[in-house]
Amino acid sequence: MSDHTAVKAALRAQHIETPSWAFGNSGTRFKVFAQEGIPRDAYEKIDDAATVHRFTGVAPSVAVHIPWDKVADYADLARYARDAGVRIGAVNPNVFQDDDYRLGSVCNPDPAVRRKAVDHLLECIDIMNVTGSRELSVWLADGLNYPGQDSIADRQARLEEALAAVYERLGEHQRMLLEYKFFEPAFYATDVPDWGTSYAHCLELGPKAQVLVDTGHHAPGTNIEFIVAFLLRKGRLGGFHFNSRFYADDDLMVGAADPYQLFRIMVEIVLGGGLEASAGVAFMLDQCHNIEPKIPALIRSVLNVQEATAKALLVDTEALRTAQREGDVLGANAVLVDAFSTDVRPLLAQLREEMGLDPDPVAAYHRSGHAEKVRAERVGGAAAGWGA
Ligand code: PSV
Ligand code: MN
Ligand code: MN
Repeated sequence: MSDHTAVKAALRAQHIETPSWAFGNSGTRFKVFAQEGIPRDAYEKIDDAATVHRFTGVAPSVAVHIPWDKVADYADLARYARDAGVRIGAVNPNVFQDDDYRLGSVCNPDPAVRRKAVDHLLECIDIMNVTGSRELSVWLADGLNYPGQDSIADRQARLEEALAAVYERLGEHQRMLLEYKFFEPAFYATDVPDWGTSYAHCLELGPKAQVLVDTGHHAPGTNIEFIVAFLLRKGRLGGFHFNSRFYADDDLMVGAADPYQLFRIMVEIVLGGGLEASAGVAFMLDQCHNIEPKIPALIRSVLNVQEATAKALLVDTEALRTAQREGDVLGANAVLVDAFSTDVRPLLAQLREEMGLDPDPVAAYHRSGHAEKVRAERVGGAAAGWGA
């Protein structure tokens, strides 16, 4: 086993960002199941994110989605977050829920709609300036349902122009993360369908534009760790939206469907130096908890990322490199499998105790009475915005 002090230091330093929208009611297009004790506004979502951080110790920031988290005073929201023990992380513009966006946002054939979308993206940078957020997390629902509906090439040109206008406004310590998704809501063609398209746009924009990998946004069988290794090597891996998928964009808890895939991704991160602060990889969750209680699900998700990272940190890199050099295919593979098969829960429990936390955050949360308390206090929780 590698040096546990170094492993624990790396685990302490890895921060996992929760998404504000995961605390709200959500569902599918068939049904949103309302739960009790759901936050009624952005402030209460921050309270819930702070609760996840209190029990895990490694989730000190929360991403917001605008206008789902619209407030009158963002400086006040940022102050509130700080007082609660967290900070506001990525700002996610929403250019997909207005009627105007039927044919797309920044790729829309109508210049007025494109202008409106760009204005909203710029407004989100204004919000970042107030909250101190460093990431503008851009996902576009733009695309086509039918062949011939619009010019694919013209839409790329519009996209380029809009992204350039937004990029221009980024401050020195801000960056744009461009998320890709191969389908949905458009079913024939998506304007940023894959990492290659996102990467090409980022290259053209400049160093402050990086690719965001949402683990749920790939076709079945896609080798996500390859994408991660490639982008990291090129300095263009901006971060993750972690979640699990059985089919496509299921937004289930990260590590629930395929913990081995999550491990393989984290191995590439560890080997490629992606845990170093200088790499700037943002580990964010993008999940919806439609039928399960949300705070324990988010705690579980944070722990799942931590477990995968711990296993990746336990990979005997020397043995791996030796086996690779010697062409020892089975030996090299066994090094990875050994690390994956290690039970890291005792190590993580020890780390938590050293951090002054309960070694079992999920059990501690259930014992805390928090769920009962908010159930009594909050009546009429807000929808996440998504699937509502
Ligand atoms: C789109 O499917 C997406 O992954 C984007 O990140 C959105 O911001 C988020 O989901 C909304 O849930
Ligand atoms: Mn996402
Ligand atoms: Mn998604």
